Order: sequence, then C-alpha cells, then structure tokens
Amino acid sequence: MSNSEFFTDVTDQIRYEGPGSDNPLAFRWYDANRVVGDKTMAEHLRFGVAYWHSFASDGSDQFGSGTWDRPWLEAGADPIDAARQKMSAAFEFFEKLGAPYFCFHDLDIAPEGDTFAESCANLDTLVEEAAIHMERTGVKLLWGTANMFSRPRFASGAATNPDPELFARAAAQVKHCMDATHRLGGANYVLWGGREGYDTILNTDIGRELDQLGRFLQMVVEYKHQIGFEGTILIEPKPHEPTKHQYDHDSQTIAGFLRKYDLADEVKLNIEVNHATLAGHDFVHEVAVAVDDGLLGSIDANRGDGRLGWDTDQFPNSVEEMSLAMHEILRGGGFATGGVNFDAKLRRQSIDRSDLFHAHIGGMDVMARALLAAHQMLVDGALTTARAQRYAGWDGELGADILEGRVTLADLHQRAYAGSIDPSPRSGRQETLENLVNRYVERVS
Ligand code: XLS
Ligand code: NI
Ligand code: NI
Repeated sequence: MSNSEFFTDVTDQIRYEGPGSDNPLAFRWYDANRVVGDKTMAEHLRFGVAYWHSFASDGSDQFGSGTWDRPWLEAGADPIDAARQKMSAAFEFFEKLGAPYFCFHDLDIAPEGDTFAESCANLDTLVEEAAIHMERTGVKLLWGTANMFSRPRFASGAATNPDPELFARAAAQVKHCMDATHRLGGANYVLWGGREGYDTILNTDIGRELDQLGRFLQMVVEYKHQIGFEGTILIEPKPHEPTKHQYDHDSQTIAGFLRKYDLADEVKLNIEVNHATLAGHDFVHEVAVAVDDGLLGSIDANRGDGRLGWDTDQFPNSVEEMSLAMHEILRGGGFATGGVNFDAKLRRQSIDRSDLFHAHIGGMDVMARALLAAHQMLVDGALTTARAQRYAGWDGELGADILEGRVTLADLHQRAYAGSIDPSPRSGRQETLENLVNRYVERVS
C-alpha cells in the first residue's frame, strides 16, 4: 500500500470476511475472486467509484455550505496543487477499497482555466497524473464525461442551446474529454444531458433542439471512430432536474431518439436507479427495456428516497431491487464494456472521511448479494420459465400466424365467430412469483 495520507482510519485494503463477520470495514458478500457462473464477482460487477460525489464535493446543498472533512478541497490552495492532492486521496481510496475502476467528469479532476485553451492544458496535466496513478495501482477507467451543466455558459443547454456558439463550445469540450478518456484507456464515454431540455415551452423550439442533439451525438460517434476509441458511447437517461423537462427522459424515449438519428448501433445506455425513480419507473423496468432493445451499457447504482422527489443519490441498500435488475442484466449476457458505478453521495451529516468506506462497502455488498440471488434465479429459470410458460401460446400456430402476418382482423373475427378461439383467462401468479423472488433473496449464501 502506498502513502496512506488521507484515510488514516483505514490502514489496510478492505478484505472479504464472509457473512458472519462483524467487522464494519470488511466485505461480507463481495468476494472479488469468487466465481459465479462463468465469471468472477469482480468481472461481473466491474465496480467503479465516481469521482465527483466522493472527491469533488464537500457536502454542501442548496441550503448550506460544505460539511465533509475533505482537506484537498480547502480554499486558498493553488488549483493544480489542490487537484493533485485530490487525485492522491482518490487513488488511495480506490486502492484501499479494492475498486477496479473509477469514473470522472473533466471538471472533477482538473480546474477550469481562464480560457478554453487553459482548461484543456489543465486537463492534460491531470490526465498525465492520473495515468501515473493508474499504472501504479492497476485501477482502470470505467468512463469519462464532460461537465456541461455547472457553468453559467450552459444555462440554456449545451448541444440544445439556442445559440450555435454554445453548441460549438460544448463540442470542443467533449472532443477534449473524449481524448482524455481515450488516453486513459476508458472502457466507455458517457453523456448525461444535464441541461439538454427546457425550463419553459414559451421560449423553446423542441424540434430544433432535438435535431441539434441528434447531430451532436453523430459528431461524437464520428469522432470516436476517427481517433479509434474502442469504448462504448453511453447516454444516461434522466427525465428532469436540473431542467423541468429533459429529452433523455428514460430508456424507451432514448431508444426512439437513437433510431430517429440513426445511432442505435453506436450508442448504449448508462441507467441510473434514482433517475428511473424520477421518471416514475422501477429500476428493473429501465434495465429490462434496455436489455430487450440491445441497448444496455452500464449502470449508476444509487437510490432515491421515497419521501423526497429529487435525485438524492444515496448508496444502494435494497438487495431485492438490485437482484431484479441484476437478473435482467445477466439474462442479457451481463456487462460488456459497462459496469456498476456508484453515482452516489454521502448524506450531509456523514462528515467523516471513513464514512466513504462504509458507504462503498455497503453498496458493493448489496450488489454482490444481488448478483448471487440473480444468478441462481436465472440458473433455475425461476422467472424466465414462468415468463416462457405465460407466453407459450405465441410460440404455437395461432401466435405465429398473427406475428408473421398470415391472418387479418377479419380472419380472427371469423375464427372467434366460429367458436374456435379459447379466450379463457389464466392467472398472472404475481404473488407466487413475489414469494419466489423473496426466497432467492433470503437464501443466497
Ligand atoms: C446527475 C447524473 C450525473 C451523471 C454524470 O444526476 O447522475 O452524475 O451520472 O454526469
Ligand atoms: Ni443522478
Ligand atoms: Ni448518474
């Protein structure tokens, strides 16, 4: 272990001790090398720590200033020195946690300069620093992304801005951030359209804005091929917040958008739990839609709060919720370039540096346990067999005749009229299946 400068309460790497352990600084379920099916837990889950909430934030909210103990964020330091300190702290954390990946926004790792050129130079400096840390620790990059929502210039959006000068500025920033991600061997590049939407329809031309967004994404894909970046381009759905309406509303909306702009073979989704909640969906719905449409890329594992209507980004703690999502992910063949990142933040009152460890250990254990339950459900066909039986008729003659266009409305009318159709209903067995899922969640070991 290299210099233990910041997280002195954690002296060693977090280890797996098993479900019987009472050690709060040990994994009870995440056993990186345990084989589940055809891969290890580490290979299935591909955990990534999100730089911004964990290292670039200080616990401030709309009503109050920072509360967390983060010496690398203290005011007054030279911005590049401070960014280097922050990076040392981050890599110390990744290494002690045993996280194989991290992910970042450009502005999380490097300070903005007075000009765009200066910002680029700052990013380049910190990217080279990151490359050294990555080499030393073996930690890899799950994805990079550009922050095009915090600064005043992007108040009216980036790609969907009414002014093409702002589109150009955003394009330049994404180009540079893609270069950085490529340089660091990133497995994916993410676009979350934080302000790609609108606050009021009174001043908004939706048709134009969607065409702009489509062209922006085409440029991103073209550039990816130009530089030979082999990672996946991912869009992260979110229905609103910060804008009132965001175009990347949910998985199904993005699927339609990608087809309209001829991007469906090039772009996949980074699906976040809390964003599904905001869209009025269960997380498993968002994942299942993506899996069935061949669009699953990666996930941001967090959760909302049932009483609060905003993106609270808490660390995941429901094994049941995550088991259902992992079941769909495994059904689709698991992650390819994607993984599980914790786009999750501590509560404002969790002020100790070591709270970051407890949060990630808990989240990783929840995901590991969910993986075990999901894998067993899939192996046993607990849900897939029930589904197959429920739709079995569609594999028969009538189903095939309908789907393959061999019968018309009038033909079906004639068959029903002649009494050769059996429309008697069958149970959907929801409660039986809920009990079954609960048994898998209870019994993992
Ligand atoms: C915000 C988003 C953001 C993205 C990356 O709600 O979740 O954190 O994951 O820009
Ligand atoms: Ni979010
Ligand atoms: Ni996110």
